[in-house]
Amino acid sequence: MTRRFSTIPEPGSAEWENWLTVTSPLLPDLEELLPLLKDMLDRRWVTNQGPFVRQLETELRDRLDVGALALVTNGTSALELAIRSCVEEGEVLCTSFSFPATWNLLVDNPRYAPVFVDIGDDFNIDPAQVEAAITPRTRAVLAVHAYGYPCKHAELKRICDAHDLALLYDAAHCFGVRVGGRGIGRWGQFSTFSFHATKVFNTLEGGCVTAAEPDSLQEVELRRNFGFRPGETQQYFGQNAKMDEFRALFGLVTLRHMEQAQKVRAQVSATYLSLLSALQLDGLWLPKDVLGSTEIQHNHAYFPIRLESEGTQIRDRVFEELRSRGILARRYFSNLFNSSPLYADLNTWGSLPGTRKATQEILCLPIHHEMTEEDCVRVVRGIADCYGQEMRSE
Ligand code: T4K
Repeated sequence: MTRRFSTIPEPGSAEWENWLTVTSPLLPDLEELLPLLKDMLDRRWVTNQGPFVRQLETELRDRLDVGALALVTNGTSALELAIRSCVEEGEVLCTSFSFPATWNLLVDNPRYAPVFVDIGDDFNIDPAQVEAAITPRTRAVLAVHAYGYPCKHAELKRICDAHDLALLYDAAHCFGVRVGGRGIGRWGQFSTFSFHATKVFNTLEGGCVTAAEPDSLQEVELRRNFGFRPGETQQYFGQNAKMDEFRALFGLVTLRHMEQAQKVRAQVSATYLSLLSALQLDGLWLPKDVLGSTEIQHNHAYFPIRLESEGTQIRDRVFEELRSRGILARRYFSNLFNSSPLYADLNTWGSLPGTRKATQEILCLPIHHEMTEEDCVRVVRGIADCYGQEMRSE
């Protein structure tokens, strides 16, 4: 007999423990944190590019396989610093199949104008449509690797080089993703990562800007500290985007657990793929290409599925059914853009059929480092029941 759940409980309550959420933060044990916390307190140096921040920058540079890396307070600041440091003004081509952090600065800052371009079947900006959207006012392309699935970099680079455009990547979902053995954060002028609690690697809140070449982040580094050059006058209009020592030491400890956490995530992906493929449901899209690719080393940050239909009916039915079973899947990035009056003037929904369809059909299933095979079976059974299909193992 399937247990039914009603209202979503308070996080941390006893009842919350029975819910399966889309993600769960990777957290270190208190005992592991204490010696580093004591170091920080003894040192009485708690922010402004302290030793833990510098150590984490070095460790992450190696782990992400990039030439330069600057830690910042969150992925949103990372984006703002990257854009401000390489695009003076003008039109920036991007997608609306993302989180508002991607385009907020472009909409809100009069220097910039976002031009929304459609996505392809891979959820990412479509290079052919990028080329078609270029005007004399275009200055940059800001491409999102949605779910950590790599954009078509070679084509985007060719187009940007030919038109003298900056190429930036929102790599918020990409911690640890490699293509052809190299870190994805090497692509474009700059890439930006998020280390929010909901991400594969987290510092509670946090993020970074990366680049391929060493010493190529000097402007970003100054802008994250109000634009000050130490000991000299202010050089840029900056912001306060500095990471503090507590979050850096938290990150250093969390990094020790990444490999094990990634193994569990990969296992969850494999279990979902096998159980869902066995259902042989008409109109169910699974991320087989990325997960089966030998070229892409993926991080299993998300497990998106598409439930093909006219409109949102099937996806929403599955979403509600899972919710009634205590499973909180998420419709990332469902309709964030088109549901807000803030974007009324920019509403290009009609001219972005790929974006609209993905928005209506997408569902991200729970995936994290604490999940078991039993959890995956629970999710897939909910989906199978929606379609009136029996699971093979039953
Ligand atoms: N670019 C892209 C493409 C992005 O997706 C994002 C952020 C950014 C840029 C900006 O990066 P940041 O400035 O955030 O570093 C989340 C995150 O807040 C956001 O970081 C993320 N993307 C976005 C896709 O998702 P919500 O509203 O879905 O989070 P929330 O609070 O509903 O949490 C989801 C689940 O995670 C909960 O049901 C349970 C679990 N959880 C969450 C938190 C915060 C926990 O177990 N513990 C926690 O502390 O936004």
